[in-house]
Amino acid sequence: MSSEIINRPPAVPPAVPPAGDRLPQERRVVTEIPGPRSRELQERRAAAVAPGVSSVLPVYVTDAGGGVVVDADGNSLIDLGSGIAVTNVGNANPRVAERVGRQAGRFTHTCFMVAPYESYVAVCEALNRLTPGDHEKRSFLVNSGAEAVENAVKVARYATGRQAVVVFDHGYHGRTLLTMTLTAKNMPYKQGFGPYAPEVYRMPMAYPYRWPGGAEDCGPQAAAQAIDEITKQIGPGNVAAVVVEPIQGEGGFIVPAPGFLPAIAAFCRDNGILFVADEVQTGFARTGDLFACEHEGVVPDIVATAKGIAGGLPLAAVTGRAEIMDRVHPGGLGGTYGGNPLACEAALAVLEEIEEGGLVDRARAIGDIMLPRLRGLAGRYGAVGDVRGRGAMIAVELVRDGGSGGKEPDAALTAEIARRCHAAGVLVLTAGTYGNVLRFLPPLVIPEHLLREGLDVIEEAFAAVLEG
Ligand code: PLZ
Repeated sequence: MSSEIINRPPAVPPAVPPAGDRLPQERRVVTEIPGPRSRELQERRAAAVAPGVSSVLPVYVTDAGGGVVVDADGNSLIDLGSGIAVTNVGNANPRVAERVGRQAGRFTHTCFMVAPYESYVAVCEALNRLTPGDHEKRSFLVNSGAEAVENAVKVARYATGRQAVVVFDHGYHGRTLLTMTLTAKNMPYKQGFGPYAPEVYRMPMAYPYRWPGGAEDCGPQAAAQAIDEITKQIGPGNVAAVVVEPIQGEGGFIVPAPGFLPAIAAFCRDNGILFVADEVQTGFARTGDLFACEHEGVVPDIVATAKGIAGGLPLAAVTGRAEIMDRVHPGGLGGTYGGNPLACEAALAVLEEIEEGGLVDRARAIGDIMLPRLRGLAGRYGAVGDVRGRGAMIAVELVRDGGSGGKEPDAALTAEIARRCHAAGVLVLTAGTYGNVLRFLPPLVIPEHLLREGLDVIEEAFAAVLEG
């Protein structure tokens, strides 16, 4: 990572004390979870909010920061979710809060397409410099991960004059018509929402734990199979883009077997297909690299980013090779709120925090603490079929009968472990095509004692369920 992330005046000193001073960094369970106040709010919600939107854990949040989330009943939960990989720099990060607050007092919106401002340009400069590859790049800003992926496909189709888009088993790319189509899993994302967008083709993913030929040769075999199917079914000359998450998020933190991504990227290069990396969940130091593609030295043609980019303010970006991005006619891309000035200030603060807080290294340190503890669980319980991930993006896959080689997904066990963690004041998430993956995405600023306590609670939950 470059020593100077952004070409801007020196960092603004934090105006509010760090979360650790403001909010006790402790797990504190003072009521049932959810408690009476949260249950009351949940009732109000049921009458007002469309039930299609659900919540993992309906505790109503009043405060959050560092490694904790505090609810309306005064419970303080250890946060192992970061709002789905968003608050990498911590919730209400003081530098983010300060910069956003100052910007809110100056102007909150002009629309960059009407009258522009410097922070948008500075965010694009930073993305061009920090995303993988030292070729010339251009960026533009949108509001959500789905919007970023959808725009990446628009640009790829425009630049190549081709239509087909290739995605993978277990992939997740969003909930708009196109990105829902790109997403693999039917329930809950697609059921009843068709018809889907045309010209989307799905290929096998190099999922080491479930690859029929075994993990050993999974990378090259899966790549060969995908390339063969693309060649037979679509024709490489018709493919605009291959869209892939360098570690699959919602699909269950599937780390593609080594060699898979480089082989797909090489195939793309040889056939004029654009390699689009969906770094929405993996980006901004999460995996122990600034971007997950760096791990195998893969250089994408286009990168979609969101989530961790702006500490919780809605912002997302598309960054691509200048010669690709420069094709699109003026006015062909945009949107009312894309690159909102509050979100841009937040992003600039986030990039400073990542560098000055050494958050890439902290993500690695988090993985180094979590992986041995979770592998210990795999040694004790056959139900822990796989432990995987990189940096602060770690998961365990739970199966029935894992000890005797069975790999039948156990979603009920996963839900029960998550429920017990929640009841004990640890916010964990689940994922996976089969709903049988417990995933952990701690804020990169979580104090070490909280991370270790969170792991204690997880171990206790496994013991209580599996040892009776
Ligand atoms: N690409 C890789 O992980 C969002 C989805 C939560 P948006 N993942 C969380 C849910 O159930 O809606 C995601 C992602 C990857 C794209 C997206 C979409 O990002 O900001 O939610 O649109």
